[in-house]
Amino acid sequence: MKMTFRWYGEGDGIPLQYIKQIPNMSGVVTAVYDTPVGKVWPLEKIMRLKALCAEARLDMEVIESVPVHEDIKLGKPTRDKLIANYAATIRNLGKAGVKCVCYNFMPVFDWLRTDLRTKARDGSNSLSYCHETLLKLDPKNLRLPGWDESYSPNELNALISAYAGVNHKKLFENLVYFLNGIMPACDETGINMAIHPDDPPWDMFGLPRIITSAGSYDDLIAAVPNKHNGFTFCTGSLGAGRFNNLPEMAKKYADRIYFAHIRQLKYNGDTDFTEAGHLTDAGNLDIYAIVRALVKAGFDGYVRPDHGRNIWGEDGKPGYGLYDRALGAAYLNGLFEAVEKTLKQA
Ligand code: DNO
Repeated sequence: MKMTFRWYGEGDGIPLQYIKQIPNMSGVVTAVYDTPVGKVWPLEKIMRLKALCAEARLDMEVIESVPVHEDIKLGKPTRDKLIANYAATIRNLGKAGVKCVCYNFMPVFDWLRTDLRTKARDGSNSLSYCHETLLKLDPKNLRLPGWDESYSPNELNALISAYAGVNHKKLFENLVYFLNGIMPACDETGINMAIHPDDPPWDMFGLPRIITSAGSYDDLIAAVPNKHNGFTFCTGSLGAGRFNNLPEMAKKYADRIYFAHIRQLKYNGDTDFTEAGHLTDAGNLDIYAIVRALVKAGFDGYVRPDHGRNIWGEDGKPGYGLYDRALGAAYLNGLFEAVEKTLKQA
C-alpha cells in the first residue's frame, strides 16, 4: 500500500513539510479547488500543485475529488459537454502523473453530519450523525468542508427540486453514462476512477443515494466492467450501514479498490454514530480485520487515514486536523506491517 494524507491545497493550514514528517507518508491527496465544477482543470494549476508537493518530496498520485457536475447526475442535455470536460481534466491529470481519481455521485450534497464538534469525555471532539436531528435540518442551509460551497440557498432549492424526476434507477443509469463517457480517457492515461460511497449510505432529504453496499458494487462492475472503474473503500461511510460486512467487502473487491479511506465509528443506536480514533478498540469497526482482509486479497492501492478527532487543543477543519490523522496513519502503518509480515510467514 501507499500511505497518503489529504491536503486541501495552498489554503490548507497544514504545511506539506509536517505531512512529510509523518512516518511512511508517500504523498498527498489533493485537488484544484478554484476551478468551477464542470470546467476543465488547467494543466498549469495541476502542475503547480504537483511542484509544491515535489518540493516537499511528496507524490501527488491521487486526486480527491474531481467533482461531477449536477447536470451529469441529473442526465441533462448539457451533460455531454460536461463529460468531455471531465475527460479533458483526466487527460491533464494523466500528464501530471496522477494514477487515481476519487469522486462521488451523491446528488447535491456530499457527506453529511449533524454535529461537527461532539465532545468526548477525554476533551477531544469529533463529527457525529444523529438521524432525528438530520430530519429537522434545512437542506438549504448546510455546509461542510470539502463540499462545493458555491450554491446560494435559492440555487440549492432549485437543484433539490430538479431531482424530483430522478429515482435510484435513473441516477444509476446516469452514472453508467458518465463512466462510459470517460473510460476512453482512463484507458489512455491509465487513471483509475475510484467512486466514493455515499456517506451515510442511505437517501438524504428525499434524494436518492446509490453507492451504499456490496450490491451497488456488483451492479456498478457489471454495468461498466472496464478495470478503470473502481472504488474508494471508505470504511466510515460504508460502515455507517450496519448491513455492510466490511472485511467481506474488502476481500471481495480488493482488485477494484484503488483507494482506501480508513476510519472508525462508534455506533449510537441503529443509524447514529460518533467518529472515533482509528484504533479498533475505539469503536465498532474491526479495523484490524478490514486491513487483514485487504492485504490477504492482494490490495495494493493508496490508503489514507480518514477523519480524525480534534485533539491536543487543535481546532482543525472538521475531520481534517493534523494530529489525530497523523496518529491514524501511524496506527495503520503498524497494522499493515504486522499483517503483511504475519501473512508472509504463514
Ligand atoms: C469527506 C470525504 C468526502 C469525499 C468525497 C469524494 O470527508 O471523504 O468529501 O472526498 O465524497 O468525492
